[in-house]
Amino acid sequence: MGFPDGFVWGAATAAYQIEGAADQDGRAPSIWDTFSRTPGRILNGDTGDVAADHYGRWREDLDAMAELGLDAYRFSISWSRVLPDGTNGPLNRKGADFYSRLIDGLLERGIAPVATLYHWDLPQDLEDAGGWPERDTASRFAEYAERMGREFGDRVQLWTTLNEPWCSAFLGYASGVHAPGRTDAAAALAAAHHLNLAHGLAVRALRGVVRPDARHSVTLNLHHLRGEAEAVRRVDAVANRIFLGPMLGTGYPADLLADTAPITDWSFVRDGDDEICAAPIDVLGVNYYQPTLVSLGPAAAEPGADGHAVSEATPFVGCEDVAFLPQEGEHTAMGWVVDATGLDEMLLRLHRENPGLPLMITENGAAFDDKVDDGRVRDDRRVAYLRDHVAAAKRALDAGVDLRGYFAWSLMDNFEWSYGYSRRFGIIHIDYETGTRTWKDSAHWYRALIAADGEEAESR
Ligand code: IFM
Repeated sequence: MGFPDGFVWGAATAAYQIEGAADQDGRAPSIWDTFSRTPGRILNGDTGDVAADHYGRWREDLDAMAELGLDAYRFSISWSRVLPDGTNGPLNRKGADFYSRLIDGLLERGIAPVATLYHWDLPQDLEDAGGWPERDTASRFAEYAERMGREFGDRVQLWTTLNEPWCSAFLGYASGVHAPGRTDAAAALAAAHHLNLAHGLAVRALRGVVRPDARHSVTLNLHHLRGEAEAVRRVDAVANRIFLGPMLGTGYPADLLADTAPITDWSFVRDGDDEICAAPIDVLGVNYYQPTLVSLGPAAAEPGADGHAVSEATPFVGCEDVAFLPQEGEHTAMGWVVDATGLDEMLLRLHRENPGLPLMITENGAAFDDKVDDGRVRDDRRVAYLRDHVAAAKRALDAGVDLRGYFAWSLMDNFEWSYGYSRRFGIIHIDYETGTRTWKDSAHWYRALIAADGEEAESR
């Protein structure tokens, strides 16, 4: 397909979704431990207590990454594994050593570590102190970032502050389908601001302590919106521009402040915050799964049509008059429509609005009901999904987008949040009874694609 030299092919995971070892070696509970252990919160009562046991099987997983030929591996650090109560207290050496060994193991295999500091697992003690709606949490995050920078900053080449802060703020505090499960629209908007602030403070803190050639990023799950213009504008404000504005230096959009005025007066934003939130980044991470179709109308949507578990409270605060519409076409096991054209359209928009900002697809993938059959997983639909989205990435490159890499979500099956283990996104299958790893056909396909620098090749 002719991808540029240096284009990064990777795979991604997140700590709570794969590690397990929830109570091992001094790790303290995060909001996801509390949430998943609360009856009724997670499908089938699943928890991340054991997950894919990556904490125990990390060597085997690194070997698989090397075998796949990955250029980079995107993982997250469990905050409460390294700083159990979330504050700047003593480091949990055993927890930090786990990530140190992981990073060394990656480098030994020629794989670049891409470390995400926060993939949703706030230490429970910090939630007990008020969580993201409290400004203090952003300061605690900056301290944690600096500690991680001092520990691993000699070896990590790309740092990501936050993964999908929209989910942390709005699924966590507005619709409550994610931890900590609160339903308070005003608290969710305050959380969004404190996540923006945390991001900026962390970039500043990291730059002070890590190797000078390290790069800094954040990953957003931007919603690629289609449909009626006013509905698109409203959702774009509270799902996309609420993060893009502050982080990229144009501040909170006036229409967002107007739309949400009945909910909050935004007095949690203080003088000087704009400058902190806009700490310069080197690359913007983009997670893409599907486009979103909206219109003005009664908010009652098809169950799950917005791509998230159903709750009485909407995560799209200030958009109570927007309907999320079902979309025609093939759907994944999440009920998400398969449409790769949204990916290049979104990348082009970002490029147009932020010329000169390098982009990276930090997650893309699909859940299907995979079964091991005689030692093989024939996941043709995932292969087709990945192929179509890699082609969309190439279209964006050809149109002039400065796109630096593509990370498949996910390296392995894992704990899919409120859906537990019922949804499988991995290119490597996990047998949760035995921990056995089995390469799906998509893993063979991805290995062949990477070996051929993005050209389609025979995979088995
Ligand atoms: O599993 C999640 C991941 O943690 C964040 N991005 C979306 C994925 C699929 O839902």
